[in-house]
Amino acid sequence: MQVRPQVRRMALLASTALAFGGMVVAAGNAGATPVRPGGGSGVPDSEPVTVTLTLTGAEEHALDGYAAAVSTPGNAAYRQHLSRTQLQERFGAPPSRVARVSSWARRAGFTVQGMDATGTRLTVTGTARVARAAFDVGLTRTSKAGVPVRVATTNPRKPAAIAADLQAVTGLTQHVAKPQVMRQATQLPRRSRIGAAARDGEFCSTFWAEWNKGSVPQKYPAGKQSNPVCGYNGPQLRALYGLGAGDRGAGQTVVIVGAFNSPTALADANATFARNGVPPLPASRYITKIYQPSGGSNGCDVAGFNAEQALDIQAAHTIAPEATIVYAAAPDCTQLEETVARVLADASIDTTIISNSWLILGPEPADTEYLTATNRMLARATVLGVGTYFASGDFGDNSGLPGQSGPSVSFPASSPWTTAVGGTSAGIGADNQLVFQTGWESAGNRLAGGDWQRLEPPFLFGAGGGTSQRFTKPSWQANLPGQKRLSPDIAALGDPYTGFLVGFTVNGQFQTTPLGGTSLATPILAGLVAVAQARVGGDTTVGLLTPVLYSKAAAGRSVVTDVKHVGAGIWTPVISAELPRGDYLIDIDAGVQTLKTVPGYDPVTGLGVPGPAFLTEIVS
Ligand SMILES: [Ca+2]
Repeated sequence: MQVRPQVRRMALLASTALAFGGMVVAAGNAGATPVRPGGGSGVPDSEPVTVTLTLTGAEEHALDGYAAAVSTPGNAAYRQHLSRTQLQERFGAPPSRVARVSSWARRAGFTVQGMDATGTRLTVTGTARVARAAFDVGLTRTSKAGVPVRVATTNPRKPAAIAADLQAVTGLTQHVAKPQVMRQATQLPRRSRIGAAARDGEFCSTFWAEWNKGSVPQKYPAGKQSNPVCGYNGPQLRALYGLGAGDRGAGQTVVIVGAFNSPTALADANATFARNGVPPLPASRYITKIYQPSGGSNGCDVAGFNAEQALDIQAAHTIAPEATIVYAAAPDCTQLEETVARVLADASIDTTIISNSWLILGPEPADTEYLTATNRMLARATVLGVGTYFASGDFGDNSGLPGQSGPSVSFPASSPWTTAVGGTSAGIGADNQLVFQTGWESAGNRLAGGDWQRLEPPFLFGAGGGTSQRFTKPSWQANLPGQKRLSPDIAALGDPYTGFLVGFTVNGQFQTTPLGGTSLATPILAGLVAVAQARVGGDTTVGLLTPVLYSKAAAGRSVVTDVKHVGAGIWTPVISAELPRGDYLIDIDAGVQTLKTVPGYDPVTGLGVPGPAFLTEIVS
């Protein structure tokens, strides 16, 4: 009975977070908190439960090897991606296995809904009572990131007769996905005067250092301190990635997986494009896929997902304006990986690129069933020639998140079968030239006693990265230290203070505002891959990008440009919801956590940003 007030409070914080930026997001999203500690299970016997049984494929033992082979330049099987039918024949579960598991599921009291088109994921439905008995598991109700979720108290026990048939049992425990969109902490009109001195100029800069409040101490050399960027427009963003007039992604499809569906998404996008120097997105090239209708917010951050949808569509279209955009909407924030699976099985979409600006907040989940099921799915995507791109996170090394004491990386970006996208800050000058580019790891200062004093804690927000605790290092990271998977792999623009101007509707009111986060970096990269694939045309698809990136970077090709530390700062009058209005300075790439931007691979930007030869090398 205490569920509702807590959910409401957390939802409120979550939407405040969107309005006021990083620190509040972190404060508003606690880890798992029992809603009814010591109380009943909170999951009635009659509660409907949908379980996904990930079955063992006919040649499951060869799946990882084949996925690596088709992705690795020089391998005889390079780019020998399989069709869905071929995937099903080779790596799908054999009919006898499907029949055995289906028969067991029916005897256990489940209804068998069917097998997906990859031949691996068998969906069954039943009640909590049936699920508890079938898998000898307790089910309890908990709150994660403010969302009430069902959690299995132990790993589900697989009955001996079918244990070898099952890779993973998922759906008993629900995991909450968070959009990684970030907004500046203040929303002043662009033309606001911000100081008595004429030299202080206007609140925000339409290009880097157009305005720089001169009456506050200058911590950085001339040209390296600026007022916040008003939000880069289309030509500025395209210039940052060296796109030419002909780089438009024609004939390609970028699939964006999010949650919920804003009915104004297309109109909002076109209203923004009209003022942002970007050609319109015709309705014929914007497709929404809703595999399951939404049953309501369920405590999820709907406003955040709606902003995410706007950001993803508008960033991907700006980079690849002639590509088709497919927005696949999960019904709530606990079914995004299921929606990726639906996309992979959907023959009506020409899926080669899936952009995922979401993650499971905090460290990689301990739920090995969930990790295995998602990882097996992403390996199958790789075999299909589908490149998946995941945001690395917006909370740096995660150590500042409530309940966390040490650094961690986030999932699914930490899967070896995806490309993890980190974030940068970038100054773009008056002529669209690059003034600087560095890693996005921001710290805050307050003006006190005539000088800048670091806030405590100093960390504001920044790209996620570091060492996986769950996954060993894929072969393409062999030259990097350690034995575990490192995240991210590559980076693109992420800092909301040097963010991208995005328009969306909130409570019936259209607004434009600069947005960032690795949520921005991810659709930028997805759009660039679409442009690259369009350059060569035909059926060439990149698939899993990472082996290509690491091998070409090692060979000295300019497929990536290394990102190094650059000192630069941004003045702002508001830095969080908790602190009064005043004079604040954001140190870009402050490195106040464990993540530092250094020469060579680093855990903020990975190998770096797409380089001069990115568009040609990844498809050559
Ligand atoms: Ca670097």
